[in-house]
Amino acid sequence: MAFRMEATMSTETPEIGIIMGSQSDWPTMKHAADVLTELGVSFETRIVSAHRTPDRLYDYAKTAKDRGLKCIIAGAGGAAHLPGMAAAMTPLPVFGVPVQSSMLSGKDSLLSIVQMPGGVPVGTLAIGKAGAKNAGLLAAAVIALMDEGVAERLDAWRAAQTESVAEIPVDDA
Ligand code: RP5
Repeated sequence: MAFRMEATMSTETPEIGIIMGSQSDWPTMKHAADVLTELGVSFETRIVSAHRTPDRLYDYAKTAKDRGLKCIIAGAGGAAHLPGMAAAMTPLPVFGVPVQSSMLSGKDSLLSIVQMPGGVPVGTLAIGKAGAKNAGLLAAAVIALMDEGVAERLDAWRAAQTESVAEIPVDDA
């Protein structure tokens, strides 16, 4: 897509926290970061594993709201407990991204994230790149409710996307 928006990443307290269970999740989660950069929404990125760094997860989720974060995007694969555990410990909206696992192609991640018990919601996205991108767009839509500049840029992003769709398919597009 040709449309690019200059990022404004200099705010001290970011609005969005992007967390992931492992460095290996970053190629997927980067798509959430990329769309937030395009829309000029501030964010931070952290590796926070529910299983390997449970104390880090506790500290992150418990302090997220007081630090000024507005929403959390959490990506994990396999036994993907990170989004649900984060949601259990913060009142902020949590969007979960199932990372495509090597053994079960991400169906394990999806089912781990989506089947939350009633009362502890995680907004679960699609497996992989599309899910991460859409998590970024949803987080931006939350911020857009409070920030007219982000709302205008999100409208422009969506209009540019619509504009970019050709009516007639061609060979070698
Ligand atoms: C999960 O285990 C992570 O979210 C990652 O998707 C998966 C594999 O992690 P690594 O073994 O690649 O670190 O906790």
